Amino acid sequence: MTHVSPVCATPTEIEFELVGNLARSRGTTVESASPQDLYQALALTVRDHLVDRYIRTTEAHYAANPRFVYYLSAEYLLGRQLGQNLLYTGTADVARSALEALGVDPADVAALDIEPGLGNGGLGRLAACLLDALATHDIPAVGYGIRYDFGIFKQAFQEGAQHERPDDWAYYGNPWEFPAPDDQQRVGFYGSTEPGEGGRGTWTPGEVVLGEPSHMLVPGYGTGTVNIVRLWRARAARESFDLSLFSAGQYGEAVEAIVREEKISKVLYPDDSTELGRELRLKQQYFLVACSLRDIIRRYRLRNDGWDAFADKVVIQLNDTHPVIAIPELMRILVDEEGLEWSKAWSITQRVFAYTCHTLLPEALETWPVWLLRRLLPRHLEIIFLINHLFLQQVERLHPGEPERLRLLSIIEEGGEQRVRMAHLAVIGSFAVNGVAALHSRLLTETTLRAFADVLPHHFHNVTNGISPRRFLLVANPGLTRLVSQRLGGSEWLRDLDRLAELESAVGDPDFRAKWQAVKRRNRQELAQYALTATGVSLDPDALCDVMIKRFHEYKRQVLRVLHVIVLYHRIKRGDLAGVVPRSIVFGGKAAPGYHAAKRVMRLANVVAGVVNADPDVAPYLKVAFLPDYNVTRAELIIPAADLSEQISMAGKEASGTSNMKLALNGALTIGTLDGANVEIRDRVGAENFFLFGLDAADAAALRAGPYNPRSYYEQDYELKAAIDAITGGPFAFDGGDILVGDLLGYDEYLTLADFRSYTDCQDEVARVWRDQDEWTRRAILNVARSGFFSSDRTIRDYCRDIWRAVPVPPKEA
Ligand code: 26Q
Repeated sequence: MTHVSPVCATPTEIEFELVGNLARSRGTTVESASPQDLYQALALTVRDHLVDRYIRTTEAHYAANPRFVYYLSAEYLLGRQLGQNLLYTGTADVARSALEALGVDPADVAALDIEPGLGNGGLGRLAACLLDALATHDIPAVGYGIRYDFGIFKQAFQEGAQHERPDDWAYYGNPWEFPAPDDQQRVGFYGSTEPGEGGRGTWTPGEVVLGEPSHMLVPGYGTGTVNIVRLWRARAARESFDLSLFSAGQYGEAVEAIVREEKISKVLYPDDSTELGRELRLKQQYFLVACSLRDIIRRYRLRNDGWDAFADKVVIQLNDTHPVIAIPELMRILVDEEGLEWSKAWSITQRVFAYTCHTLLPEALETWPVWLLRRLLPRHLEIIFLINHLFLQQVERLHPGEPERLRLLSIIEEGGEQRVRMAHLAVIGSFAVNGVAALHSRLLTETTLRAFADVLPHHFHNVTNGISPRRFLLVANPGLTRLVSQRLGGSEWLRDLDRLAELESAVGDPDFRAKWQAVKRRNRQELAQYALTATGVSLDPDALCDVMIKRFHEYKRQVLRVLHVIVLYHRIKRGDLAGVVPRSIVFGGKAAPGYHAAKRVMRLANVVAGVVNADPDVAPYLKVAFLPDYNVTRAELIIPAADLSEQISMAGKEASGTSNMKLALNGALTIGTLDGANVEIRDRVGAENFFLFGLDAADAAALRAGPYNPRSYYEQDYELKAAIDAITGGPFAFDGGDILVGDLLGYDEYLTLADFRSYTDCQDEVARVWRDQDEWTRRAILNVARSGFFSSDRTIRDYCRDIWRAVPVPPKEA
């Protein structure tokens, strides 16, 4: 790996380039430039510093003709680009000086940077962290995705309830994007098929839409590699312009087809299990897949002939089931269009795809009605049926006379409406399947995908998720980054996070601990300042900053967090202060718009925040800030300030979690269950530095399986009873509160009441340790020192070694 020294410009040079870009791309001067002009021109200036590297990267790739990793994902949460790219090109300081020399406040320009919110949550941010690590380690890779015009909705609260607004993130243009209209692809939908010989068929689509790509640069840190993420946008094909209608003056009717076709990339679907089965969503998935596969084949053909080398030069990672229609699409291309034998095509296909599963919840496994596929993608459905038939035949030969086994394995779900199980198609059509944390991968083979683990045992892997230390330390937490760099000597550790282990020797150093505490306090101050302007809540920068940031979902149990806040409130009100330390409770997260149960919890959190924050009796001890519109930008502000990381899902439900890693690496201690990657965090940081509570996955499953009576916990625990009663009749009553309480006392699907006492007692232990600031800081430092494993660089190493067989191709130095 080459280490590129990033400093490559002086303030005067940057100033010169900036003024030039203002003139050439915005047609204006410094004196008359608007803030938007300045932002766009600065972005172009920084971008120019990456383009040389990008060109050298493509040259190195062309020369080496290496194996490429193609990451297919319906979602990317890349975060803001300006700060990152300034740091990766080493132009941050010079750009600041240049702006100041021009009389411009750098903060005003930075505030205009866009966040492409092209994802929902963990899965989308993981894709961005993996791309960052791929580039940082010089792995030839391209990310493929959809360029939604509207990203994840913007969240606001009205009387505590979530309101959604559209996110037109590129309204003023996206300066980080390079359009490539010459690489357009044609994508068919609907239509009819005709059978041919040997499994072949001919598909005549009834509608053709164009996919137009643009790409954003994905720079590596400390290396010359710049990869790309290629995003597709739908454009109506010329033939969609209905000339007869047009000449008849029926302009409205004439453009209807265009509007319908361009709708495909209009909006990101917010994750919502109740809204599945929507045709447009399936169209998006196929659109992404058809465009990307065509592009992958085009790229392959630049340096290779025939199909024999395809599976050596190409590996395609499927980010969950969303792009799994790629499997029958590649079969269709190889068999129908390229004329390969079915068995040859199948062998190529199975060697090309690998699939990452991100869930354990059976209800979250994607299925599509057979009738819908038949209508939208008739040829793909035929291919899926044939894949299924041949696979089940093979199983039948190995395990004759076991119809139940066949039923469990089949791609087609029978009984009622026939549906296609995309996860089954993914497992059958790929050479590797991985879960995203050790526990998750084990449970996948024991429960959710058990039937497949029996017949394809060598398919299954674990690749524990990781996060980009560049994004979540260097960009988000400059204070801590500086402190660590001082101690370790230089910033090389940002590419080799195991080196954080060297911090262990610093825990005993009072001077280092004091500096650590000062960094944390400064970060809490900055968060407090933001919280005040965003919500009017004033947080005490010396209070324990207690953070829960993630999508609102019942299994994640934000309601457990709120119940404990009510307990604290009650204790403070009655003067029972023995276990109370001043705390700032911080929430961030969105709920899918149609997910009413999650929205009730959100409402409750806001109601509790309102009462608590208005009560002068509790003000010295407790504040609750629910920061609206949680996104990557907000994460970068909240995470560095956090002291306590809430990872309290019902054990066995969270596949991995990644905020747990981000928070641990920023020096927060975790309070958590043995779920997802919490297990591995605890193994590494040491049980004594982790606040563990609650049922484990086996206990939880056993309790769920037997008769479970949540009401008995309520009746036997006066603090729990008081907290719940305060929602039905007391100060925290709200419209919907009765339903929420009814759910808890009636079913309590996620065992919140069963874990309540253990959680509350564990929080008392948190408070006890917090009182000893030296001890707390010691534990925080150890958490960071021992969390190097959770770098996405390690994740990429695991993928490269166990799944991708990909090796670095560093570009030549400039
Ligand atoms: C599916 C169909 C229709 C519309 C939307 C969706 C959809 C969209 C997004 C379904 C799921 C998602 C996102 C899932 C997700 O973010 N999962 C999380 O992935 C993280 C990265 O592996 C894990 O850390 C989390 O545990 C997991 O919940």
